This record gives sequence, C-alpha cells and structure tokens, in this order.
Amino acid sequence: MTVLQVCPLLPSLEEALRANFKIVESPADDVVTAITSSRYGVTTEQMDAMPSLRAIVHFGVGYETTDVSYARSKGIVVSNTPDVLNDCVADLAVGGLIDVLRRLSAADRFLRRGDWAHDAFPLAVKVTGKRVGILGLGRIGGAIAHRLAAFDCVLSYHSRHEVPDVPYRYADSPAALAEAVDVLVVATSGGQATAGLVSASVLAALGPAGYLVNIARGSVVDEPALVAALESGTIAGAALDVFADEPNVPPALLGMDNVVLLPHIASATTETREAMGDLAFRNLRQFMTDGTLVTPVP
Ligand code: 8YV
Repeated sequence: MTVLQVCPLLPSLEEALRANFKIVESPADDVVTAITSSRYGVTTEQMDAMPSLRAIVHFGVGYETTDVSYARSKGIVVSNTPDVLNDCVADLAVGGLIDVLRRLSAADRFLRRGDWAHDAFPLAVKVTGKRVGILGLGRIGGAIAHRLAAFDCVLSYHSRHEVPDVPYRYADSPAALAEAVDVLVVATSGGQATAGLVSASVLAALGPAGYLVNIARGSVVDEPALVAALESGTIAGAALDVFADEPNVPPALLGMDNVVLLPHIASATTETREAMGDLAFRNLRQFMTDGTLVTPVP
C-alpha cells in the first residue's frame, strides 16, 4: 500500500498517513496513490513515472495543478476536498471586502505609525447595501452571496451557465457584471477555462469607484492589468488572497494602501484545515479499501 506524498501536508494528516500506509517522497513502481495539495498537484511526468498509480488525492478544492484528462487517460481517478472549506473561504471573502472598503488594514497601519496623534483617518466607503457581483456562483460563490445578502447587498453574478433558483440577477459576461456593480468578487475555479477572465476591459468596466476581491486563483485575473488599473485609478482598490505566481506578489502592490494583500489564507483555519485533512485521508483510505473515492472531482 505505497503512497507518494508529493509535498508537505497538515501535520495531523501526515501522521495519519504514516500510521496507515508506506509513504514515499519520490515516484516509484509500487506507488498506488499519490496525495498532494492544490498548490502542487501531480505532474504528468510524475504520473508517467508511477506505472501502478491509480488515484490522486488532493488536499484542497482546486485541482487545476493536475491534468485530470491525462490522469483519466491512464486510468487514474482524482479526488479533491469540496464543501468543507466553503464557510471559511466565504468568510474571508467578506472579510477582505469589508477590509478594502472600510480600509481596516490601512487604518491599523495608520494607528501603528502614530499618525492618529496628528491626523484623522480619511473617510472610507460604506459596505451595507453595495452592489456586489460574484464571478462564479458555485458552492463558494453561493456562500459569499448568502453572507452578503445579510449586509443588504444587491447581488448579481456571472457563471458559465445561469444557475436555476437563485434570487440574484444573471449578467451574461464578466464585463457586463463588472459594469453593473461596486464590488466584483472572483470565486471561480482556476485552470485554463478561467485564465485571464478578469481582463483589462473588465477592470475598466468595474470603474474608478469599483473594488476587486479575489479569493479564487491569481490566474483568473490578468495580474499586470490589475496592477496597471490600481496604479492609474482605473479601479479604486482590491483585496487579494491569491496571486499568479505565489508566493511572489507584484512589488508594485506592496506600496499601495488601497490594496489588502493576504498570503492565500482563505481556508487556513484549524477547523477547516482539519476537515480538509480528514476528507483527504478518507478518500485515500476508501480508495485503498474498495477502489472508490469519497469525493471524486466532477
Ligand atoms: C489551500 C486552496 O490553500 O483548496 C484550495 O483549492 O487553494 C486552499 O484551500 C490549498 O489547498 C493548500 O495547498
């Protein structure tokens, strides 16, 4: 029962893996399953180097770092950890939205610098009642919308397909969505299909009073266009938990007081990471027991 551990994982998950399976850290002929995180995935070269590989288990909901079609073509099934992180990711999206509009992080810096002694902190922007557009109304996007409804926000969304039975207005393109809202929240999956969806023209449509919140993947936003839009005042500000080339953040963003920068922490609470670890472990154990996965990717 040999398992390839591709990258460092949650300590409790690593412990459970070591207690139950033979763990190796590089591809070998007898590896049946590989466990990895959304950040690393499993490369096609790694798949090719493991002839007995039959399952790839991801710690994380995203799996764009693994070529799932290639895996399928080799008879390898793939799982992720959906749903268990919806609440925390949605909480953080709302936190980032409030931070960037009310300028919480900027106000914290202002106070720590000692500026309060001689200045009043500038007025910020009201959150309640704002028009918010969700790009990608999936499980996480839905949880974000649900929370923002309690702030009396006027919600609309764009997804590949209109979602039945939701009370939010559908916009038929990312630009049409951006045009109609004060805040655009990116909650799509990553990968090829969504790469660069938030383009320079979408940012222009969001406009000089508009804010961008991204808790999805850096790849969904044209990052150089975003930096340019923030530099020129094409948009008012941004709250970003994800970047195109993590952990590298465009240096220009570091000096901007109207940008909230977070080190990809949306799912990073003890409760949620333990739940993700537990679900990843259950996928692995079930596959090793009966050849099926608890939460195979769609
Ligand atoms: C984690 C994530 O940071 O679930 C995802 O897709 O991006 C985050 O929850 C990631 O899984 C850890 O590598």
